[in-house]
Amino acid sequence: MSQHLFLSLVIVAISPLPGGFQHSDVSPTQENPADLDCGLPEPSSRIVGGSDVQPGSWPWQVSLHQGGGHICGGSLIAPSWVLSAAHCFIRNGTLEPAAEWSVFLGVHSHDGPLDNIQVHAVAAILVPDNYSRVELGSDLALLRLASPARLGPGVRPVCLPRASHHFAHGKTCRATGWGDVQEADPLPLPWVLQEVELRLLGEAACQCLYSRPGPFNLTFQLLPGMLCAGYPEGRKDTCQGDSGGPLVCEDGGRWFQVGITSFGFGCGRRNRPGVFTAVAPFEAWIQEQVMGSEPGPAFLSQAQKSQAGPQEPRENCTIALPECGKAPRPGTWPWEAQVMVPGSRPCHGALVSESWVLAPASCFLDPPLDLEAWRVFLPSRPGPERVAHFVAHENASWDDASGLVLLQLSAPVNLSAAPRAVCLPHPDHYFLPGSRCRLARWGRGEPAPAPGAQLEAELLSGWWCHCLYGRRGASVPPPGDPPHALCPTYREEEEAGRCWNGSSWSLLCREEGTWFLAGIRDFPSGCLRPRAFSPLQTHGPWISHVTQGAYLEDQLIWDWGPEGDETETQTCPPHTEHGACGLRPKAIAAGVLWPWLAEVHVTGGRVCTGILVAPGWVLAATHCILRLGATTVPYIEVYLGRSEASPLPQGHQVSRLVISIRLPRHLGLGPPLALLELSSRIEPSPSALPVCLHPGGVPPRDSCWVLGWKNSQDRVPVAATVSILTPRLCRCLYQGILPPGTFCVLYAEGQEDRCEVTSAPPLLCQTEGGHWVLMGMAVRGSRELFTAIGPEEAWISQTVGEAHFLNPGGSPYWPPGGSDLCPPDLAGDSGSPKATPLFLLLLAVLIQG
Ligand code: 4AZ
Repeated sequence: MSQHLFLSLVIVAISPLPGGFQHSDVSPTQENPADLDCGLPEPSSRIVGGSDVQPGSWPWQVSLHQGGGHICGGSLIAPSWVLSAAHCFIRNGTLEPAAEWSVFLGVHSHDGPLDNIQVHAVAAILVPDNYSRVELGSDLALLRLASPARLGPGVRPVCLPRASHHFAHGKTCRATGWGDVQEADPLPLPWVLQEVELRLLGEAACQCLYSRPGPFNLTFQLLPGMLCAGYPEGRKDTCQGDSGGPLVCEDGGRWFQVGITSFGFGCGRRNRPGVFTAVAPFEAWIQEQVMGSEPGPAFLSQAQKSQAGPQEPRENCTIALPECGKAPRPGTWPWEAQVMVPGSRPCHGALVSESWVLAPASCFLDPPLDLEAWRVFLPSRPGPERVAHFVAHENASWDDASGLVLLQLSAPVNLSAAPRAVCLPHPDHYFLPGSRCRLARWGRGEPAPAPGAQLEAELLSGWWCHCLYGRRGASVPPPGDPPHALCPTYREEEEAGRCWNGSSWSLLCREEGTWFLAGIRDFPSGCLRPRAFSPLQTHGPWISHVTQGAYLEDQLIWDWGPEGDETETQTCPPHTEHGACGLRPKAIAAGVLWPWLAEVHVTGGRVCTGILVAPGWVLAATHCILRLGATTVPYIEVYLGRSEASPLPQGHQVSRLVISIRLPRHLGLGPPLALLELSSRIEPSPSALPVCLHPGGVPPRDSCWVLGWKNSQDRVPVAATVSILTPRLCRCLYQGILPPGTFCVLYAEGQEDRCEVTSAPPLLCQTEGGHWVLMGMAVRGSRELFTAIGPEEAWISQTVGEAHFLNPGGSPYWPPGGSDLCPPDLAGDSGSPKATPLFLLLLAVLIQG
């Protein structure tokens, strides 16, 4: 952290000077308590959203060092006493040794005048007995210096308020420190002390803000002895490294320390003001600790003119709403910025603050030389803006399509209804599955191909998005971890099926009416669906570091649903070389339970079961599709995306025409399987995803299902549990009638009538990896016999190109099952065996054996 560097630089800077900055050995000041002049800064004269202080303006500010670096702030309250926060000195429940700490006085910056700097050892650290954790209050500490400070210009004590001293809410006070300038963004060199104006918030107003669920759904109970300062809208605050430092308010011409920087939820966040230890209530404790010390701290009485409590205006509970991301009409984005660079097409970016526009680096082919000629067009502005600075993401090379750049406008613009900044997500933002999103132009994006409604999209769950694109067995990032990709799925699948080649888009997602720039996709995406967007939240810290004022907003909706409760790590089933297949999580938003199950509507009203085996291909049983004696090729339509209970909203269903029927040549006249070529591809989504294909050999032992419809009228999908019989048992049962490449199944008790057979239902198994594989399609008129797809692998792979045949796992052969003789009573001489209870029992025993 920068604090560490801070000390090193201070030491480097002061070491050549003759001996003046060693632990001070000067004798105590001659001033007596009555003379101790407090709270008066030199006449000459971070904190989030603050500014550099003038040297000498806050002469009581101290920097507390441990292990060679700045850790916390503090304030000089008497020549031998420094006030700070307890939490700075307690690690794992124990107070750290005083000898490890040094107190730096009179520091302004690394560059500042050094002649006032004093470094003192610490003789004792005192913390209230009842201090345990910051959130429980009493977060204060007193440090007794080993030698008293020499008071003079740049080193003076602050005044302390009496217990009765009242500071009116709404009063503007100052906090000072060398802490981070944003969350996780250290104060840059040369570490000039920062100050920020903060307003005192009354207890009711602060509690009202902290009672609203905020980041991670957290709320907080303000306790006696705490006070809040800041603003409902955030943006100005103390931050890490400021702790222990003073919050001072002026009263009667002197500065009183009203608070000690203690904690907060993040820094500068909306509705999360900084929490301070109130100093006045601890008068007695402080007096007790410093008793006998001469001179002691100056507790001064409240100046007469100060308002008393009852005259204060009543505070109302003002919750701040986001200042970013409001769009009156989706599609007309008030943050849309068009960057015009001479000699090239306009580049679309987004306004992220008063002064900064975010855009893809790919718009700007070369490092810019002449920013003078650049112009930025923003909505509702009378003319174009000029560009003052160009900052590229550290990782962006000039041809790196995912790179970002920030353009600083030469003058800030007033933010109102338009232009307005878009909200940016914090790194831990979790866009809920099902969030409503839209695409917006980004980079050299083409205009939308049709009316705005087509750009409406819904976010897929992390599981789907990650597993569709993720690697084999990859683990899915839990909610709150930055996702690798965001995948929106389109509701108007049909029209949007047209390709937007050469387009690049950003993904805007809405939470409670506020739009976030959630992701960017900066390369031609062709027709691939779902489009995966690179999440912007990983770039939030960089954007906020450069702009010092971009609108990073907390998540506004906190229902993490079942996915959020999932504690075990989720992993993706293995992929084939063509991507994901056979994914079917337990619960999905869209409600499509069997995303590969297709309805194949054939001329004449017949409906057959089909299975999506690749984005452009459906497999079906030939006998269902082509009726004997038919002389014309039928007109066939395929529908996918039906849910189990009821048809989904229109948007989730997709349909395609069949443009050709392919049959394997080698099987002569009656091939059992047919491949249907679709008029256009159906890209993977939770409502339409190809199944994996079984390459032959031993099928998975358990979890096999015949998947069909309860009846062929309403076509509600149903599944019947079955076991696949060994070839030997199958031959015994179906002696004489078993076509080659056929296998047979045994239904679990009571399951055999679940699906009707005229639609030729498929047989699927779930593998140990969790994904679903197609084993075969029903033989005409049979419930128990299925044509295996394994033997057709070569034909299917050649025809389809992207068929998801799994690698043969385990043994390609059934284990030898004893003798070749059939068990007694099973070697029927007729066709279908009788399923008597005795027969089923015997089979069950044989299968398990
Ligand atoms: C800290 O970690 C800290 N925004 C101090 C103050 C605040 C947050 C964190 C208040 O020292």
